[in-house]
Amino acid sequence: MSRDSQAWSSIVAIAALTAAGAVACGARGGADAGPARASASASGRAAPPVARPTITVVEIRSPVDDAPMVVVPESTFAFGAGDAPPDLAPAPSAGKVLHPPDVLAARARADGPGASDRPARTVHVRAFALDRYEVTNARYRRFLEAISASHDHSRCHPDEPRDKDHTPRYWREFNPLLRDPAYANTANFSATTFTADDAPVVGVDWYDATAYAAWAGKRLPSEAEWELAARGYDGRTWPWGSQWQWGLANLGGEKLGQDVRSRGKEKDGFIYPTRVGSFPGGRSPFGADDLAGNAAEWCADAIAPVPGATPARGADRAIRGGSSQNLPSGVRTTARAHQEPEFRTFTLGFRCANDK
Ligand SMILES: [Ca+2]
Repeated sequence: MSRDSQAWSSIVAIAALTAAGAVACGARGGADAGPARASASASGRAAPPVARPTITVVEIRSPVDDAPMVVVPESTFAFGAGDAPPDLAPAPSAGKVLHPPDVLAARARADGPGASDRPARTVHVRAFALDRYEVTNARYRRFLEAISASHDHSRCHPDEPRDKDHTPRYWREFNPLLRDPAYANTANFSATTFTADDAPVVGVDWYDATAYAAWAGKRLPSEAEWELAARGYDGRTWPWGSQWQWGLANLGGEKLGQDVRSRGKEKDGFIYPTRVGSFPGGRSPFGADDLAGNAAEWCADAIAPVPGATPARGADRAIRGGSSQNLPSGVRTTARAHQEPEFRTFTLGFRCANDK
C-alpha cells in the first residue's frame, strides 16, 4: 500500500468486461521478486495456459497530478510472445487492409534478431494502478515548474546528473529534424507539435520520467505491469485483440504501399504523437488508452546483458508500446525496445504506475 493511498479519491467502477472463456481468478503461485516486482518461471518453453479472470475496469485519480489511473488486480499471466507469429491477417473492411509491403516489413521485424520477447513465460504481479493515459505536456509542465522553483532533486534517481534540467528536449529545440533536408518536405512540424497541453510529453529521458513519477507520488511501471495492462489475460497481440485493424492506434508505416502523393500523410491522421485518448477503440482490457503507439513509453526495468544477470549501472532501460512511427509489429503488447537512460527523442514519453 503506498503512502499516498489514503489520499486517493474514491474508486469508480466504469464497466465490467468479461474475457472470453473467463474462469475464476487464478492468482497462482509465483513468489514476488524484484526489480520489477514480478517473477518469471523461465522454462524456455511456451507458457502454460493461464486462467482468464473476469476484468472489471476501475478508475481512480492520482491526488498529485490528477491523472486518471486504472486498477489492475494481483495477477498471473503469460508474459512475452509465444511461438506463433503475430496475427497480421488483413481486416475485412476496405481501407483497413494491410498492404503487402506492410505485412512483409512487419513480419520481418517480428521474427528478426530484435525480437527479444520470447519465449513466453508465466509472470506474477501484485496489484497496481497505471495511468490511463501517457503523461501530458500540461501535467509535465506542473512538475517542471515545481522542481524548477524548489531545486529539490532529492526524490530523483541518484544516478541522474546533479541539478539536472528536466526540460523536455523539444521545448527548447523546436523542430530539430528540419536540419535534415530529406525530412524538411514531410516533417509537418508546428510550434505546438511537441508542446500541446493534451499531447504526451516527449523528448524526456528515463531520469526525467523517473523524476516526474516521484514528484507525482508514483513510479514507472515494470515491463510486466505494462504488458499485463495492455494484454489482459487472453494473450492478445494488440490491446484491442489479436486481429490487426487500422484506426485503433496512432502508429506509422501507413504510407508504405501508397503512391508519392501520400507522402507526409497517414491513415490515422497523425505522423507524431497526438492528443492522448484519441483512439478509444484501441483501449486495453483494463481501460488504458494508447498503450499501442502514440508515444512509446519508458518502463522502470534496467536491461541486463544476458537474461538473469545484474544490469550494470547506467544500463539501458526498457521501452514499451511503440510509437507513432512504428509498424504494427512494433506496437504489439509484447514488443520490446530499450535505450540508454539519457536517450531522448520525439516519439518517446511515459506513463506512471503505483502500488495498490
Ligand atoms: Ca503509448
